[in-house]
Amino acid sequence: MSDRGLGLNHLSDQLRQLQRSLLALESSSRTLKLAPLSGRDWFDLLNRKLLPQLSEGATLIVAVVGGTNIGKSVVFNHIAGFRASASSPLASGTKHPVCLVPPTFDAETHLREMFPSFDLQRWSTDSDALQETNAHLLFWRSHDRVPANLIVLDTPDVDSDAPVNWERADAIRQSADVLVAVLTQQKYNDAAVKRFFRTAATEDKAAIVVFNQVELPDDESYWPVWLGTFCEETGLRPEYVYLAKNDRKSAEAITLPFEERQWPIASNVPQADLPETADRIADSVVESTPTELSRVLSQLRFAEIKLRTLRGSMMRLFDSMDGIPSYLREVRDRGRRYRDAAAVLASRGVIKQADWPSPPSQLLVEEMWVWWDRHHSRLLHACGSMVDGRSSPCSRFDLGSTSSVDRRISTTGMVGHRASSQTGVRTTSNRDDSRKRTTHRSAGAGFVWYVL
Ligand SMILES: Nc1nc2c(ncn2[C@@H]2O[C@H](COP(=O)(O)OP(=O)(O)OP(=O)(O)O)[C@@H](O)[C@H]2O)c(=O)[nH]1
Ligand SMILES: [Mg+2]
Repeated sequence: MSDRGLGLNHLSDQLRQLQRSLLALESSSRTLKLAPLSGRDWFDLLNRKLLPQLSEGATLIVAVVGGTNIGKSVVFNHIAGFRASASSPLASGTKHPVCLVPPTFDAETHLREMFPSFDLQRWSTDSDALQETNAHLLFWRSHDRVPANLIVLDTPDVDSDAPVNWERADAIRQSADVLVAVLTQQKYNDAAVKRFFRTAATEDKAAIVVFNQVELPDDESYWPVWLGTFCEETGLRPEYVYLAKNDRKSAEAITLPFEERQWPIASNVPQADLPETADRIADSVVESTPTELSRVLSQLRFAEIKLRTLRGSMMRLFDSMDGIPSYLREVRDRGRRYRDAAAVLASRGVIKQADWPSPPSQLLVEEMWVWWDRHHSRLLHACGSMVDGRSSPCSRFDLGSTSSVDRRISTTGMVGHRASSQTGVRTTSNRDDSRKRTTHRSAGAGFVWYVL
């Protein structure tokens, strides 16, 4: 194995360890109720891009992506050379990715590793991907027109009112190396479309732009402005740019011509300057004969692009604002907030306890007498034994009535007594004092038992 291969394997081991640690952290910090790791772009890149593809000789993944109903399936079919994915005049027709692999490709094994969030299905017709199901399906078939070490996919849209489509398109984008970005005059400035490609740019995906449904020669002056805006706002830098003219018949017959254009032709082409720039734009025509997209794909610099997109995903993983460091900050900050909140609650609890009003003394005294009624005979027996050593002392005590707080202790014995907070706790063996004490037993906060 080459040095590069060894390096990638070592990196792969470390990333696997990192993944385990992150999952352990997520599990142990579950009470913090943070958003799950799965669904965060950097974590999905770790699972869907880095771990499956960090091995030497990995396959280049090309995905046709873009807004709804702009001709993605048509472009995909032109790459395939046959109607592999149904095109339809209705928006968000393609619901699941369709994947073409080279004949020698061990699809069952590799596709499962490459697209872990999809349920693999063997392709049977071009309409497979139109079916509406909650399951994330990926239809695949081999095709001899697909170059070795490359797979190509059609994807659902990134902007229709079916969020499940975006979810599937996002998952394919994360795994992909090369995006065939299909744009039109209507969609190049759409917010959702730009958001999708902005993320792709942060992941350093290689891009081939196909400007579809262009009116030639009229739009020759305008497409650079549209594309300039798109690139400026997304950060994407296309490797190649092709124009496909607006021709529905050819689109359906898979005979659309794709004309290559040089890009960039000018960093900024102000709208007002368009007539003057027409000559320069004419210079941007690279080839007068249409290009075969599948040939373009076969000429891509596979190893270079693969390394570039793996590095792009690594950068996303360790991005201080939106990668692992930001997740760790989130855990730490939420943990601190929980800890501070717990401290505040605990201190309020203490204050609350301290503020509790004293229970009415009468209640306490009543309680005391209830207790006394239950236990007095046993206690008096014990007490009598202590006083004169007799085994049956009960006859020596006259407790009077025990049903009222005003009951009096008429003889020496045990009495529950509430001591006045003003007078403090006093003890005495004097019978008269014990009477006196029973008169202020409801006045204070403390409570003591006397043995008189
Ligand atoms: N007039 C014209 N129609 C086109 C062209 N390209 C595609 N179409 C038509 O536009 C419609 C949509 O094309 P699709 O390829 O299904 O578009 P899509 O982007 O895959 O659409 P979704 O999968 O629904 O997001 C189809 O009826 C195509 O025939 C073109 O260049 N010119
Ligand atoms: Mg489609």
